[in-house]
Formats: sequence, structure tokens, C-alpha cells
Amino acid sequence: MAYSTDGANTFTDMKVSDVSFTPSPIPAMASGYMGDYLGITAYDGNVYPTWTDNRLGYCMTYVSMIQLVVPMGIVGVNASYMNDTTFGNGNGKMDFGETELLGLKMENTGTAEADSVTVTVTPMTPYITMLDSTEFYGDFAIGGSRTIYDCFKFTVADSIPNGINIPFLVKARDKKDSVWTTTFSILSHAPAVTIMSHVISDPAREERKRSSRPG
Ligand SMILES: [Ca+2]
Ligand SMILES: [Ca+2]
Repeated sequence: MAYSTDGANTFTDMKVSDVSFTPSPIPAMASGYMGDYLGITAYDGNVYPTWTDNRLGYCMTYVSMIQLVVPMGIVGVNASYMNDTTFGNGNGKMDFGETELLGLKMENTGTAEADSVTVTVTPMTPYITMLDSTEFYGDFAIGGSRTIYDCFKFTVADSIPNGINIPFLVKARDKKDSVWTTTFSILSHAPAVTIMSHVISDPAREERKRSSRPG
């Protein structure tokens, strides 16, 4: 089996079986025929190659389970910094109708460097509209972090409810197309709804008032 940890630029061979066999045709089949297929499937570092093997004198299907621990970077959000002073009222709260700037501290908690990382922010609510949702964060050493302030921008809807945690999805993608997804949230701030007065519409009553006027 051959595997790559650098986006298929180079491959390393490894044995998946400790028993050797000499391929030979299956009797009563077409001449030189020993099956058509090899197979492999992998998920989350668990790899299952499967092949035809005649080590017992006849063909059987064999599978080796292999755990491939590949060093990799894991870049996620460590902290968020909202700026409501530049465009908003500066009270430190995410107010209804306000335009906010956002900064993120991103950190590599993985076991390899992550290069050329681009970060994208997606709000998980219709109450937020992103005006600037991406930023290039560059390279991360193992354990390294980088904070960029005011590099994202969004507006808050007038209709946002008060006091709910608004979740944001943060996707960090490196040059090998590895994508790491993390989240953070910001508490919303809006005036509590109070009913100051109400008017009851009653056309019949209005009509009675008009008809009772002295003529
Ligand atoms: Ca504010
Ligand atoms: Ca940006």
C-alpha cells in the first residue's frame, strides 16, 4: 500500500501483509485469471486494504486493518474580539441594527504545521449578515497562534431577539485543503418588547359616533 501525507506529491510504500504468496491462475477460469479487483477504504486514519490471496493453495479475500497516524495541523478559533466602537455605540454589546468588526485568535493545536491558512466566518442565523467573511491568516507552527483584529465585518438585524447566543461557524482551510471547523458565539442585545398602548379598532362604534352627531 502506498500513502501520502503531502497532498500526493510523494508516496511511501508499506507492507499490509506479513505472508507472501505467488499469484497463480484460478483453475477452471480463463487462462491467467486470478480475479479483477483490489479494494481499499479509509476513514479517520483507519485503512482497510483488501485483496485476493492464494497462500492456502486457493483464492480467498483478505483484509488488513491499518491505523495510520499522520501528523496534522488542527487550526481552530481560540478567542473572538468584537469591536462595536468603530461603527456602533461602543457599549461592548452586539446591539440590534449595529455594524460590528470582528477579530479572531486562531491556534494550531495539532501535531504538524499548517501553511497558508484562510479563515471563513459563517453566522448560523439569519439575523447576521456578513460584509467581510474571510481573512488570510498564513502559516501556523505547531502550537502557534495568531490574532488579527477587525478583519471580519457584519451587520445585526433590527429584528434580532434580546439575549440569545448567536453561533458563528469558523472554517480554517490550509494549502493542502485540510478544513477544520470550530465555533464561537456572541450574545445579542436588543430592547425588551413592551406594549406602551394599544388601539382597538371597532368600525361599528365609529359609525354609531358619526350617526349620533347633531345634524
Ligand atoms: Ca453595541
Ligand atoms: Ca477580511
